[in-house]
Amino acid sequence: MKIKIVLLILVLTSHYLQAEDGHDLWLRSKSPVPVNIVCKASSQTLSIAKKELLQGWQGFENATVLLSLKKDKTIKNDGFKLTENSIQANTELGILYGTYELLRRQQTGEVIKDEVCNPSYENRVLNHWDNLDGSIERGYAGHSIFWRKGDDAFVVTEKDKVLWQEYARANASVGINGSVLNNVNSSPNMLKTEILNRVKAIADILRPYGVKVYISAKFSSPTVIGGLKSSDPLNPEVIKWWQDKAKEIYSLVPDFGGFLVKANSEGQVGPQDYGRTHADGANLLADAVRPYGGIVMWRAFVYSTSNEDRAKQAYKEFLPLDGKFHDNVIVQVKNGPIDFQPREPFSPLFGAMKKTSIMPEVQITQEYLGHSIDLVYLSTMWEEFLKSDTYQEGKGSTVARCTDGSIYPQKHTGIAGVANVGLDANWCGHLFAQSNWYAFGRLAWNNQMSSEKIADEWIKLTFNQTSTSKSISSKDWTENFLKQVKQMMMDSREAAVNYSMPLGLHHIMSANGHYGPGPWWAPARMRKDWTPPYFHQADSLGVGFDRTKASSNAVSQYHEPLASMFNDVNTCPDIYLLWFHHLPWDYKMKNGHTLWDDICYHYNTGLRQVHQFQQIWEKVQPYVDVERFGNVKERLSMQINNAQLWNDGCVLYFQKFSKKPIPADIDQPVGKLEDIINNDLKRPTPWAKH
Ligand code: GCV
Repeated sequence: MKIKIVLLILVLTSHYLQAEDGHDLWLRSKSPVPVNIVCKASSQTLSIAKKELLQGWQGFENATVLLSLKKDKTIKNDGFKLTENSIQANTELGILYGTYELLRRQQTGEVIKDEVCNPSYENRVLNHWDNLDGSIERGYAGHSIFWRKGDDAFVVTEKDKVLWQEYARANASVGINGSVLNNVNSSPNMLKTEILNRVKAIADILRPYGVKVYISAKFSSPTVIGGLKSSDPLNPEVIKWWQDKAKEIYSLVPDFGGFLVKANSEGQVGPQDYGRTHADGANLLADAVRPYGGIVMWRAFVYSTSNEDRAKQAYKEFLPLDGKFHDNVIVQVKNGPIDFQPREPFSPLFGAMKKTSIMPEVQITQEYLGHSIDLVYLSTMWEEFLKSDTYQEGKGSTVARCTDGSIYPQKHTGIAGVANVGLDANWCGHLFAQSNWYAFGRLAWNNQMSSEKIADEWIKLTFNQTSTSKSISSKDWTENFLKQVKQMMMDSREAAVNYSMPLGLHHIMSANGHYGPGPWWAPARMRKDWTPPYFHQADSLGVGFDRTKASSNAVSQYHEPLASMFNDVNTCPDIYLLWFHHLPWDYKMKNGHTLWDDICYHYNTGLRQVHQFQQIWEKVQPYVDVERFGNVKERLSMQINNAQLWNDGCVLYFQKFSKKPIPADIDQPVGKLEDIINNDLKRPTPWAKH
């Protein structure tokens, strides 16, 4: 009997020891090789660097590694100079970033040559859309790691501290140096003292890792919590209120990063409510944080009251304000002119605002790309965006170069990513969603990196050869795991575009949670530019939004040769075809298909691609531990349902207008349009519990 109990305990503990919930992200512990660290200076940040090296060294045994804080003109900001056995930097943070880079190269087998690595952007910031009650707007991985409701809402527990430290470490390991702690749809309570005390507690944990905290500020706070009659940015009482608030915040958090603001957008009050401009509003807050070195990130995601094409609104609002923002304001612009769709052309504001600091905002959380259910590696989308040529200062004026200070003398540079992190054990819900957090950091550090290299690194760091008990040769692992999984990641965003919004279609998702199709959704009293029919414009003649010179003329917001290229249906790239053109169903595509057939083929291709991902994942089972294999397998089967629903819903819905048969050589829809529409509004999002 005793033996049986001992055996049972052994089985249970060994299972427990092997349990792999994904919490360790890309930072898995290694059996370290002994190493000596030489560093004359000391600080909390440097201690972290030393600890990381001691815990993770994979270089020569008993090597001596020199960490030196020495000024060097070739090293910018928190950049560093690397050799096999030394890291030199201007700042302590530079040493920490160099440490992570050195360890990463050792672990991924990348050659370590003498090299200077400087960050592309000064501010590499996560935007958390976390609410003070712990819920997360567009969050799909559990509740907030920062906020909760209940009796212990303001108690800082040991568990909180451990989690915040792990979070800070993950960010620092990829170079992220800022965190906006709350939703842009901000609660005014965020600026109350009891909350600011918690902000201080978070900042104290994040600081040694170089992650500054920021707050999303509600523009109407002086009225809502300050008791003032107005929040007019030019009112002296309002100016004083913000100055006093900034003073209070900096007394708690001396290195507070500053404010992020969503104003005059989706119901948020802003300067326009007082007859003032976005520049007046941004400058008010910028002046309040200026004495302490803070910045204001002012969002360009705005809605105008006119009926102007939605895609044109931000440009029309902000371009006339170029040069009017104070120099500690950065205007934060979403990658595309609409709203984080699976594919958009870049926002025409990039490169066009030449006298204003501009920072791109991308969405890491997968609001329109399958939540944390669908496997979609977003780096390829961001790479496409960053490499887009705006032509604003001649050929080669890419979005990356227009925003990182290479072309315009921006006082500040930055890039923001809407975070996908929550309390789920693996942080991001889907194991592969971790790769998007990782990729954001890597691209923010180096906006020229290729998505393929980033995927390669992430796979090697996340699934090492020891992630199963079986002994697998390196060649086997590379051929049958690394290459297969990398290809799946590289294809995954295009697959999502294919099965949801191909050929430039956009904003045709289900209104219920933005997961699945909803091209039919158009309640009578809803703002037209919130409804899918406004965006796809399908009718008996054809489909697509006409943004040519003959119609909304959004093409004119782009610099030549783009304006003419997008305007002419013969030169407009297929990927943006229905973004810029309304075309007949039997329009002849470059590949010889009719437009209608090509739409059907794209949806079907997307569906088939997800089936392929499922097959790939089944094949790699021997290379992955049980838990993480299961996490992905479960979600891939949901993704297939989603792709099928998109295929059936969109093809059948558009067929009502095209009145044409679905090509016979592809899979025919399995659902009925009526049922799909009826289920749509009733359909809870699969993660409704969040
Ligand atoms: C935080 C979209 C999202 C909103 C989000 C908004 C924004 O509209 O659906 O949830 O609000 O963008 O970026 O402000």
